Amino acid sequence: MKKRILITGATAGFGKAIAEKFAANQHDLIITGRRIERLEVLKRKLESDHGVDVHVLPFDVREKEQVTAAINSIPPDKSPNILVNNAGLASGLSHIQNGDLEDWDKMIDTNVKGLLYVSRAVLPTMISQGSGHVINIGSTAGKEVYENGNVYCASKHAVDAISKSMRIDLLGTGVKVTQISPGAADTEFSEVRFHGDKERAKSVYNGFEPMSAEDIAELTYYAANLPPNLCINDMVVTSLAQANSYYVKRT
Ligand code: NDP
Ligand code: 8X3
Repeated sequence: MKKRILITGATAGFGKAIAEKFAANQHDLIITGRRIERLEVLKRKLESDHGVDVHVLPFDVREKEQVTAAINSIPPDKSPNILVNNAGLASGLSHIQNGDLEDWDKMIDTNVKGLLYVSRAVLPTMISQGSGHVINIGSTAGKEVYENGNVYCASKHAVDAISKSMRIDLLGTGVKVTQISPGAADTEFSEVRFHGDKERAKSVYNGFEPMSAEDIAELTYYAANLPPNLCINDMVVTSLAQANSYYVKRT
């Protein structure tokens, strides 16, 4: 069955790959993010390559009025069957006593409050339809904490808690809740974490093969296409070179 998928943060990395994967399988999309030009380019490409309908909805997930207005502007015939809460970031990597308060605000506002604002706006329609699927992108950082990861890890532990809570609160509504918790994957993530320092970002993946954005898209697509009575609650995924947040086998 053709579905409509709303993906937050579809301008890069996982979100863009998820958009490509669902479009290639003939599903319609609502793509969101702050970089409008990238969204427009992606819309044109996916519509012309796959003949699907792609609705562009730019907003900053941290701005609750923007989020609510954007979601409320979705025409009823385009309301999403699947929400992928993917927009997120790490900003900085330092001991807590040296942390930058702006970095902290960015991570908490985006990864926690943004996910909540979008979910709060989308869920009532899914519930009224008696079906839907929320897929939250957590992290291995939401399972264990690591040195210097403090606030990023806290924000992803919050995603873990929110995912579990959502599943309880939505019992009986027909809405599924899945969390996907990836380890290291090569996207713009590290470049954002290191405030644009490309060399430092590249060094994160020295000596091992991380996952790709396409790997996460594959898993998201799998989780979204199970029979109606089945729900993957949580999927912790790493490349073969990584065991958890601490252990990575480098050459
Ligand atoms: P990228 O930096 O490649 O992509 C992040 C996406 O999030 C972009 O599309 C960006 O869009 C969007 N975004 C960031 N801030 C906002 C905002 N305020 N409002 C709207 N959109 C926003 O990173 P990834 O693809 O790697 O990250 C996606 C998710 O996966 C994040 O939640 C991240 O924490 C998580 N993750 C990443 C891992 C990795 O190793 N890469 C591992 C585990 C989890 P724009 O800037 O255009 O707004
Ligand atoms: C991103 C993976 O290891 O940087 O969530 O926390 S890690």
